[in-house]
Amino acid sequence: ILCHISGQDKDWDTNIQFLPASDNKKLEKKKGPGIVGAVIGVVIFAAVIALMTGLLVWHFHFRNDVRLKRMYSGSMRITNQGFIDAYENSNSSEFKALARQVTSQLKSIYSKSPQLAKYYVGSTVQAFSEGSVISYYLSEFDVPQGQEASVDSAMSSMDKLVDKEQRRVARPSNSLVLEDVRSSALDTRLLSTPFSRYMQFSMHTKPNEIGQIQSPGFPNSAYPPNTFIQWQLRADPKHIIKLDFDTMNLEEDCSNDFIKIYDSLVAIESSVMDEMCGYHSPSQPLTFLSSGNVMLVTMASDKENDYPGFRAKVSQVPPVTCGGNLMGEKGTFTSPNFPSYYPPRNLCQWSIQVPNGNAVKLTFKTFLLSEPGQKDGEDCLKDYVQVNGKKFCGEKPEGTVTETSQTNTMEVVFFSDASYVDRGFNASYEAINAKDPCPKQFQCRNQRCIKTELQCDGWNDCGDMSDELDCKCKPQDISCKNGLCKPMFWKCDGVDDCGDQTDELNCGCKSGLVTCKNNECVSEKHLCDGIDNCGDGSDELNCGRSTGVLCSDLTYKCKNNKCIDTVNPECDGTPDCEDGSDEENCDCGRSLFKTSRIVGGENTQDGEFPWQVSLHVKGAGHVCGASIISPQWLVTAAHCVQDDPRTRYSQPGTWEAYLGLHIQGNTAKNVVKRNLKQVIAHPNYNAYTYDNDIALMELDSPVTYSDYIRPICLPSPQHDFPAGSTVWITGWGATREGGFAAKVLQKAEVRIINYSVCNDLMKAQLTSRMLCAGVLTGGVDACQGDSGGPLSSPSGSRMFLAGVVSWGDGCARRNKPGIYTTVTKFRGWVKEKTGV
Ligand code: 4AZ
Repeated sequence: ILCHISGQDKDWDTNIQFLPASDNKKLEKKKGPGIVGAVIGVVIFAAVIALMTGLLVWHFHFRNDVRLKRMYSGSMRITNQGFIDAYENSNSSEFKALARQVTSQLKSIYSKSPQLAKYYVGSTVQAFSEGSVISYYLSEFDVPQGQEASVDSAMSSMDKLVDKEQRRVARPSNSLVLEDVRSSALDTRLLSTPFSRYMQFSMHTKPNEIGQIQSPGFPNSAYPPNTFIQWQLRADPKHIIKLDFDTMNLEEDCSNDFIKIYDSLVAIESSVMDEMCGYHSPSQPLTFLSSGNVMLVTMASDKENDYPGFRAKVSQVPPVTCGGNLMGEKGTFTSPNFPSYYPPRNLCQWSIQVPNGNAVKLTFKTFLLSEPGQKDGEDCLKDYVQVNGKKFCGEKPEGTVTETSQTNTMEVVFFSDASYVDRGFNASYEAINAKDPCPKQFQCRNQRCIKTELQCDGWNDCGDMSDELDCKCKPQDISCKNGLCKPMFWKCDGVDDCGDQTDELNCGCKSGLVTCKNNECVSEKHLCDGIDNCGDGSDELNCGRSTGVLCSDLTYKCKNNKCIDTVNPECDGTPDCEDGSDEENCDCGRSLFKTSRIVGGENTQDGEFPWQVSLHVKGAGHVCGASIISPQWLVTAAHCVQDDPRTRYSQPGTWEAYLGLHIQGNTAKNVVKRNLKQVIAHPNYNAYTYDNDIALMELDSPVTYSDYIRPICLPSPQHDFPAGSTVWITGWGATREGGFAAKVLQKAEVRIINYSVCNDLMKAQLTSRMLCAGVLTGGVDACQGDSGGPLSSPSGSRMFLAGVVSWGDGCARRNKPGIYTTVTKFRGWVKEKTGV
């Protein structure tokens, strides 16, 4: 039913008939005057070519009838008919008879609209369902290019056309009485993708029985490419459909493969409940409820991919009931089907009443009412919650929506419209003393109550910052210019914690003086004067001298053993060394994607960190991360390869390395699995202090680089990763302390933290071979399972391996950054062992 652009091809064929080859042959066969014949031949040939060119120009520039097929899906209620079982079977004569009536009436409706009549091709009825009878159909139009919008707009006012048609006096007496007309253009992806296969399944659920639908091949093989499938689901009248996914694992990009769920029997976009792709963790419930007794699930796939697909249980349940009277001191209530998706077209109303003399305080723990086309918190014209007449919608962080009533009653309304559903809310109410809503606590502007000691402590505990405004800072705190107070140990850590840089001012030396790397202060006049005034040479760096510089810990040593004063000259695209050696071996640190700057852990794109490796213990799955540094060598953490009584982690035979991996368990075609030949832990690794936490792994055979498998750049021993600079952590480790490992490779943006600030925070447990990175406010960090993986530092257009994930005090805690092995300290050792 869904196919590609039409019309154009036929016209093209007619023009091609002018191709002149056969004419030439006829001319040759005639015995005639040699040269004259040839000249005539050439002239005719030229004329034909000119004619053809003219026709082509005319065709593409002046003919305006390149037509596009446009499909609309629709549904309407036929109120003067009753549903009979035979309507469920599209082969029955009853179905066919009613379908004929529907299509003829549609034709008559479209004929009343000048925009539609011209281009209308035909309609097919897809299904009928109860109530009186609802008809679902597809209508096809052949629309000249550029006219799509006018046809779309005419279709969007179809309901008015129908009304007009219904009011006609001379209506045939046996015509259908129609109402509730809905129609919309089909998802454009369905028309632009040339599917090679279409499949359709129908299921009518039975009471107390659970059916099942799944993608073809599940669970034994990947779902087929270039396929469009739809499942039409029905329940008995006065029941709704419950669709419960136990597996959902599709390609990540919804523009390629996707599942859509409709509250209808045809794909009407105004009835779409949700669109899904990628992976959904089975630990979170994923169930959908319809509003009536029908539901449609569609799935589209494009080119070959190696993803398992989905499986879902289908059952019929009574319609949801919600709302009611809530009494007492406190209680909780949720949106229907919470924590899974609420049904569309739903309205619930709760009346809360607490004992006389009190007020009601309502707090939403979870609040998820997002919907495409509705900005968070604005207008709330689609799905919303209404409390005391005030509407809320969108997605709100935990506990940030709170409302308090003036009296001892409160009215709460929940409304979901016809399209897009979400997980809804979980709310609790309590009786409070209206005069003192936060007894012995601080009341935030958003009406939350927090412990008094959390006020002015530098942390945004209220969620709206109101606990950190108008503060008198304690002597041990930094007083930011903007009125905020921040803990003193955030001073001079390289991060703008105040938001106005106050905490990063006066960190070095007085004005007129510059701060050396060793924190000494020297006069600005001494910069680049050829004398080492700092004592560590840092006043003589970046002076543009490419020869004759005395070598120090801070200068870059070229291959010819001469030193240059440029900071981080490797692979920056400019040869700084006389011998150009700083630009050698630079096929590293680049990926298909530019990494976007978003704070907080989130899914990577496939191929965004192509040096990331997943180290599996054979038969046990992912254990640690690693980084590719050459076709045959990986860098990981020494603590990942220490034997314990059960597993010989130090042995190459224990491990298998997955390169080019994006989703655990999804060995797509970009993934390369390798056994190991060698594991070399650093000889000075200390299992108590985690000092020298670095190891090398040699693959049993080299890999070929691809878009998904590439090395990261190794920094020179002098490479500078300054405090405050942005770096990226990546891995499949736990997404919260003590939590589960991630399925999709995660990334998070963190910053390098000043060494002495960090050493204080970590109770002086750092050695000079460790560096700190994180977000001191907490919430972003590496965690268990990320160990051994890269700390990737952007420099120019490349990423350098700044660190190896090593250890930390828990994960993502306040003031507890992640600790990483400093790779620059091991550059010589890596070279010695691997030659890289
Ligand atoms: C671990 O157990 C681990 N927060 C890795 C990194 C961190 C903590 C623990 C840093 O592998």
